[in-house]
Amino acid sequence: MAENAKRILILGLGGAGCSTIARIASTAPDGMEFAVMDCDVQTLERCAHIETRLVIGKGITDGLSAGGDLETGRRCAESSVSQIETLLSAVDLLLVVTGLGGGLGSGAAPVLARMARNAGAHSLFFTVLPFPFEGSVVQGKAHNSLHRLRTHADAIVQMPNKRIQPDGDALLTDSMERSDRTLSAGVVGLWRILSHTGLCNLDFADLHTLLRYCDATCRFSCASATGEGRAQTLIDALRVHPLADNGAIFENAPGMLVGITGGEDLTLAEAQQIMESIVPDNETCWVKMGIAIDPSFSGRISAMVLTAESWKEPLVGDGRGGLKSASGEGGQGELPGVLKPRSRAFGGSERTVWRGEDLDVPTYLRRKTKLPR
Ligand SMILES: Nc1nc2c(ncn2[C@@H]2O[C@H](COP(=O)(O)OP(=O)(O)OP(=O)(O)O)[C@@H](O)[C@H]2O)c(=O)[nH]1
Ligand SMILES: [Mg+2]
Repeated sequence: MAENAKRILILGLGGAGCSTIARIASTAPDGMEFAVMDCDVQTLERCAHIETRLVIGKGITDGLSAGGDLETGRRCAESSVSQIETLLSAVDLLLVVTGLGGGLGSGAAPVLARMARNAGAHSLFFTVLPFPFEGSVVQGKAHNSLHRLRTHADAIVQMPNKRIQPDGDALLTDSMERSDRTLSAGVVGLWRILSHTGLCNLDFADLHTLLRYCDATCRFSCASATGEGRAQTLIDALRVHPLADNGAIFENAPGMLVGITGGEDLTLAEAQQIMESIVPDNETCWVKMGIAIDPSFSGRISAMVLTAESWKEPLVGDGRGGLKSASGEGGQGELPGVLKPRSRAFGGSERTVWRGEDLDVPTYLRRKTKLPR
């Protein structure tokens, strides 16, 4: 890893998350770093090929699942704070895959997001939402968890299981597998565009900008294509992706990252055709593009597009080639990295400093916590 490379940890949380990560890890490109976490020992046993497996809440469920109880899931995570802190140390970006609607994933995800923020890591959650037939109680738990997650996570990608429309009499396991494959492709695609140095780089700072300004929810689309007319095939596939709403996610996006990967045979015309079809024809969409040449892609091109669903507020140029929010105010997403020490906080009274922290500064500012929307 290059000296200034950012560390990306890909974590599976709960049953659905662990099964997706187990699938990704068995065919992953070199260099991806994985971990799985559950209170259910049996789930972790199915992930034997993943080096880092964390059993949380041992004293609470005794190695069993959280039994669909969100509060138990939350307590499992809270009881394993030091294990999780160790896992998150020196991580720059945490990509979490989890299913919401059960107990462990729904309860532990918000705790994990909070801990990632406190550890100074960005977090992006790829969440699977339950099928409607699982009932309103399960849907309610997923909704509740999403609501809490928005408080601390930088961004959340929602992937309702129902988006993967099974053909006629497809087996339930097959449609779940399709859902897992869709998520896996998104996780690998995002990792690839952040990890490959390319002709035209997309890097961590670009993702940071998207996460800082997006209003918590993101979508993605990704596809690969080969053969004659492969650029058009790729564009069509990006539009019919289960999360792309026939291209509406591109047309309406206020911001997007586009990563294109191809072999030595990738042409300028192909890159241009893809960009012109994906990027909305307006001046308000913030777009960052990266192109990477990977010799193993000979004959194949692939693209990953991560879009913000909405922006906290419109962005304008800062006159130095950067961006700032239109109001000119920081907003919660732009909390200062280092709080400036002040000699007298309130009208000449002495600062209240405890263990090196200035208690006159509100806790949410000191801890860089996003308040609930
Ligand atoms: N796509 C997909 N979705 C799944 C899978 N397993 C479960 N789900 C979905 O994810 C939701 C949460 O289920 P789990 O991940 O098994 O629950 P958990 O977080 O382990 O919670 P507990 O088992 O109660 O501790 C379910 O309601 C399903 O909609 C899977 O293998 N693939
Ligand atoms: Mg489970």
